[in-house]
Amino acid sequence: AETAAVNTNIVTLTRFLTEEQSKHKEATGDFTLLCHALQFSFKAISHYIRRATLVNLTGLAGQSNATGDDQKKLDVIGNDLFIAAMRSSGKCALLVSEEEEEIIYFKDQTGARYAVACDPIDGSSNLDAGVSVGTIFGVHKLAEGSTGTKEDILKPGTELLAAGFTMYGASAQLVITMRGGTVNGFTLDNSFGEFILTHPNMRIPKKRAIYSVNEGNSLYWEENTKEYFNSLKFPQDNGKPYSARYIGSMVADAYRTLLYGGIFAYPADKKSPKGKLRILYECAPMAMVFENAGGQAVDSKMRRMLEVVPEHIHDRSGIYLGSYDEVEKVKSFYKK
Ligand code: P6P
Repeated sequence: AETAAVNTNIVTLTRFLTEEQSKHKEATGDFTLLCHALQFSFKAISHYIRRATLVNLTGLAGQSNATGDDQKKLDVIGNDLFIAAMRSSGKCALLVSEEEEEIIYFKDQTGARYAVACDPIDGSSNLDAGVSVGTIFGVHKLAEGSTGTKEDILKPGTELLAAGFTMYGASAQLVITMRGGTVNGFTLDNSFGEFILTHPNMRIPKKRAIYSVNEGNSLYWEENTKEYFNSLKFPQDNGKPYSARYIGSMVADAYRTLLYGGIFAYPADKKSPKGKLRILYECAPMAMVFENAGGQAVDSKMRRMLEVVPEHIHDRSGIYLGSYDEVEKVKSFYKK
C-alpha cells in the first residue's frame, strides 16, 4: 500500500524567522529576537485564555464571580504578559498598549531599536461567549539615533516594519507580514508548542459577496455609507444579495475576510465621528496585512489607511478592509 506522504518540510516560525534574517545581510538578529518575544507572548496568552475560559465556564474552585468578570482580568493578564515579554526581549524601546493610557518606555534597554503597538486581547468583551479574540501588533523601527520617543510610534502604517495578529480560536492562528513582504499564516501546535507554517503567501480573493459590519449602527451612518451597504443588500441589477457575516471581534472578522474575501467595515458615523477602531493597534496593522495579501484598506474619507498618521497613540479611525475590487466599489460610493 502507498505509504502516507509525510510532509517533511515542516517550517516552524522559529525556522522561518531565521531564514528571513539570512536574507538580510545587515541584519543583527535584533528583529528576530523581538519576534521570538512576540511569539512567546502569543503562546502564553493562548494558554491563559483557554485555561480561564474553561475554569470560568465550569466554575472551578477559586473563581468567585459568575458574571465572567475574570475574563475581563484576562485583559490584564494578556497586557502584563505582553509588557513582560517586550521588556525581557531587550529589543523593545517603547510599547503602546490598548490597556495603557501612556506609552511604556523601557529606558533600561540600551540599544533597543524597535517600537511596538499592540492590543493584547482585542475583542475581550466576547470571551465569555467563547468568541475568538486575538492579539494585534505592529512593529516600527526607531529613527536613526533615537532612543525612543513618541514620534517613533506616531508614524504612518507605510513605515511599519512588521505587523500581524494572532487569533485564539480552535487553535492559535498567527498571521504575520513584513514591509513589502508576503503574508504568512502559522498554526500553534500545542503538542510541542511550535507555530507551524500552514498558510504560506496568503492572498485575499479579489472579490467575494460577503459584507461584515455592525448594522446596529445604521441609524448613525452617513448617506453614502447607507447607499453602499444598500447596494449590496438590494442589488439594482437583480443580482444575488451579499451574505452578512459579523462576529464583533475584529481579528475573527478580519481573518475570515482575509481567507474568504469580501469587506469588513467599521465606518465613522454620527455616533463615532472619528470611528471606533484604533489606528496604531487595530487599523494600521490589519491594513498592512490586507495590502500585502493583495487587498485594500481605506478610512472613512477613502484615504489609504496606511497613510493615515495618528496625532495621539489611542486615536481612532473609520475603516473599510477587504478584497481589492470591493474596496474599489466602496470608493465609488464616496466619490460621487
Ligand atoms: P461593535 C471589540 O470590542 C472591538 O474593538 C473589535 O474587536 C470589534 O471589531 C469591534 O470592537 C466591535 O464593535 O460596536 O460592533 O460591538
